Parts: sequence; C-alpha cells; structure tokens
Amino acid sequence: MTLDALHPNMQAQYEIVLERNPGEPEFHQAVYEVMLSLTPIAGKRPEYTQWSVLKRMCEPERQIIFRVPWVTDDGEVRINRGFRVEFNSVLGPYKGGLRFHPSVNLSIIKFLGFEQVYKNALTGMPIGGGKGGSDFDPKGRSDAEIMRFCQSFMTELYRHIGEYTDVPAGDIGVGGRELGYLFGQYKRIANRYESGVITGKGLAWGGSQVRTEATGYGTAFFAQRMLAERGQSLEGKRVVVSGSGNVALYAVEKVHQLGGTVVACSDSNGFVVDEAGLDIALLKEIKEVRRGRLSDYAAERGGSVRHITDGSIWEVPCQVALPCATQNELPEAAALALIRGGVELVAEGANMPSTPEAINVFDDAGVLFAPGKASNAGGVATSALEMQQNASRDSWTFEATEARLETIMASIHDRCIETAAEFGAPGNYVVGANLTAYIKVADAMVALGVI
Ligand code: NDP
Ligand code: 2IT
Repeated sequence: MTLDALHPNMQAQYEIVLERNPGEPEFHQAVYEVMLSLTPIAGKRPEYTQWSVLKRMCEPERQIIFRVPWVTDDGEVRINRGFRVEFNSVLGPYKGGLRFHPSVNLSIIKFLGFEQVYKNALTGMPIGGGKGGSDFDPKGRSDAEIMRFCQSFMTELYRHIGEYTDVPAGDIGVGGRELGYLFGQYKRIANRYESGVITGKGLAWGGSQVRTEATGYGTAFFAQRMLAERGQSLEGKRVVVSGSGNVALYAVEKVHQLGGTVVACSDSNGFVVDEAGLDIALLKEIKEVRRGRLSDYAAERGGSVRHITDGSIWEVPCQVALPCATQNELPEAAALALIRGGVELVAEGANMPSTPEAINVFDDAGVLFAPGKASNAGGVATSALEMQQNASRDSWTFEATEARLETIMASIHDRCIETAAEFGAPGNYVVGANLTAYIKVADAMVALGVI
C-alpha cells in the first residue's frame, strides 16, 4: 500500500485519512483500495472527485460506541463494547450486519461500514451503508448467555435503529439465533412489530426465503457468471472454500449444485481436505445444528479425509478459490501458493479477505479476481428483498427469491465489466466494482448537497 501507487490527486486525501484515523489499519486498507481504483476519473471528472465528496465519504455520518454489560451463567458480570458505525445514508437507510467476534474494534467496524456503502450501491437497491458489532465472543457460551448479551446489546442499540433509519443483519458470530433475540428485545422495548428493522429474520417471523443461503449462493452465481463470460462454467472445476460458517456452507452447496467439487474448507483451528468432495449435509449438521468443529467432520466422515492444523488451506491445489472466512486471510504468500496450485479464478465471499499484495499477485498472473463488495453482495441484496417483502406484508417463494438473487448477481457482474471497459481497465472487476459504486454514491451526494 504505497502512496506512490495512488493518483497524485488522491495522495493528499489518503494522507488525511491516515492522520485522522490513527491505529485503524483495516479502515486505511479499505479506503486505499477504493482510492486506487479512482485513478481513471481523478483529474478528469472533477464532479466525482471534488474534495468535499471524497472527504465526506471517508468520514462516517455517525459512530456509536457503547457499554454492553451482561451476566454469565455463573453470576459474573462481563463488560463488552458495542459499536454501530452509520457510514452513509445517501442512497437509503444505513444497512449492514452486526459482527460478534473477540477481534472486533473500531477499525474493523469502520472498514466493514465503508465497504458496505459501495457494496450496497452495487446491488441497485435503495440502501445506505453501516456496520456494527461487539468484541463479545459467542464461542462456548450457553443459549441463555447469548440471549442476555443480545438483550443488553439491543437495549442500547434500539434507540439508533429503525426501518427508515438503520437496519442491521448478521455477520460473523451473528446468525438466526442472535437475530431472534435481538429482534425480540427491539420489539419489546419499542412496543411495535417493526419487521423491517432487522433482516435475516426466521421464516416464521418475517424473514425471507433464501436470505440464509444468499451470500454463499450469490458468490457462486458470481463466479459462474465470470466463467460464463469466458465460455466456461463451474462444471467439473476443483474448488476450495475457506471458512465453514454461513457464507462458506452455502457457497459449497451452490458450487456442488452447479457441478463443481469443493475439496476443502476451514475454520479457525485448521482445514479439512476431502478429495471426494465435501459432504455438505454432514457439514451443515455439524456446523449449523450442533455448532461443532471441522475435527468432528473429519472424524465422522472417515475415509481419506484429512484434518490439517498446521498449514494453509491455500496450499490445496484448485482451479477456483472462494475465500469466505474473514479479512486478510489470503495474504501474498497464499496468492502465490494458489497460483502454484493452478488457480484460475478467485471470488471473495468474505469482506476484504485478500490483502492488496495478494490482489496484485492475481493481477500480474492473469487470475480472474472478484472483490467481495461485488461477489458477496447477494447477502445484503436479499436483505433488501426481505425489507421489500416486509414493507408490502408479502412473502415470496424460494424459487422466485432465488431467481431475483441470480438476476441481481448477473447485473452486478455485468455493470462491473461495462464500467471497467469504459474506464480503460477491461476485465478488472476491482476497478469496475469500485468505480460503478463510487460514481453512484458520489452523484447522489452531489445532488443532496453538503450534508
Ligand atoms: P460465520 O460466523 O458464520 O462464519 C465465519 C467463519 O470464518 C467460521 O468458519 C470461522 O471459524 C471463520 N473465521 C472467522 N474469523 C476468523 C479468524 N479471525 N480466523 C480464522 N477463521 C475465522 O460468519 P459468516 O459466514 O457470516 O461471515 C464470513 C465472512 O463473510 C465475513 O468476512 C463476513 O463479513 C462476510 N459476509 C457475510 C455476509 C452474511 O450475510 N453473513 C454477507 C457478506 C459478507 P471459527 O468458527 O473457528 O471461528
Ligand atoms: O457484509 C455484509 O454484506 C453482511 N454482513 C450482510 C449485511 C446485510 O445487511 O444483510
């Protein structure tokens, strides 16, 4: 991430971001990646890069940090920190997930919120961008502890959110169970059944078909479209997916439905290699129902499955790689290992899993690369479909909703390709995604004035 790589018009602005946000490396990284993509319009299209637009884009509209006290099953008082960064509402209410993970801090929530603004713009839906969460670690906690934590978290958050204001959803460590407790507490405090205040809800209480599957399915649809553009498909491809949470599981499922074979996935303790192709039913049972580990998968699946705890999943040879775990999980050395293993395409299911150095390696080697803000946008797009169903008190079938998701992913793909070609970077999905989204947000910010 060198200053020299940025267009001269961007350098001073990036330096200000560094100065105003010390100690926030993930946030710096996310801003840098977008600024790098602005080169084709910097100096040429002043209406998009004028100081105030970019400067305002780098400053969240509102940042909320709060104490979350809760009591363990043993009667101990614990204090966590809660965050909600309401980044940009020029296109619609703030929209973005909540992450519960011990690594959460302001830098991580700001990078995620910044990414979300552009991702949400790419979906074509009327949603702004925000993100939140807590440094709470849900691992090993009982249901009752999770519930008390969620209730305490919402007791502060409720005053900041609303169907027309800010609409949270899930992210790492926040799934259907947590969203249920969060929505329940909101409903109780607000004394109204405001379905559209949270997305990712259960099907019995206002949720949408396909929202659970949407991010992983969308990532696979996006990869399929990238291949189709080159007269290929996922059929017969050897695929590696990192992570084994919500996004990873449904990426695996859709890749299998599209004829590919996923031979490896991971969690924070290691990865499994299953040459016959991962058994998705067993994986879902272990991860979603039992909240177990990949070591359980290896033990129960038997055969030649290997559980490896001292290496990198990116050493497993594959043609398609879908990083679906967390930020910066795919550094330069991993990119080089993937290339040695014959990778042809990388599509990000996670947010910012590849470092800038890794992306350079893929570029130089001619590997097709899709950034998360394009390829994982299916989750938030389906959240917007959930809001649409809630607003009209309707619910759609699985088939109809999945068809909408597939169309949205195709249209994001095609817009990226068109914009990249228009601005002299044909086939570059990073430039295509960042410029498409940036121009959309910038246009709206100019139209709405200095606010
Ligand atoms: P989950 O909590 O369901 O799963 C996360 C997975 O990643 C787990 O397998 C977890 O392993 C692994 N993981 C998380 N943090 C780390 C870490 N620091 N080191 C190693 N492994 C880690 O989260 P999701 O599947 O929802 O999210 C995965 C990624 O996708 C995130 O980047 C998220 O921001 C992004 N995303 C999620 C969307 C959604 O709708 N849920 C939408 C778009 C993007 P372990 O269980 O061992 O911790
Ligand atoms: O990163 C993401 O896009 C999400 N975690 C989903 C956000 C949402 O509001 O559905």
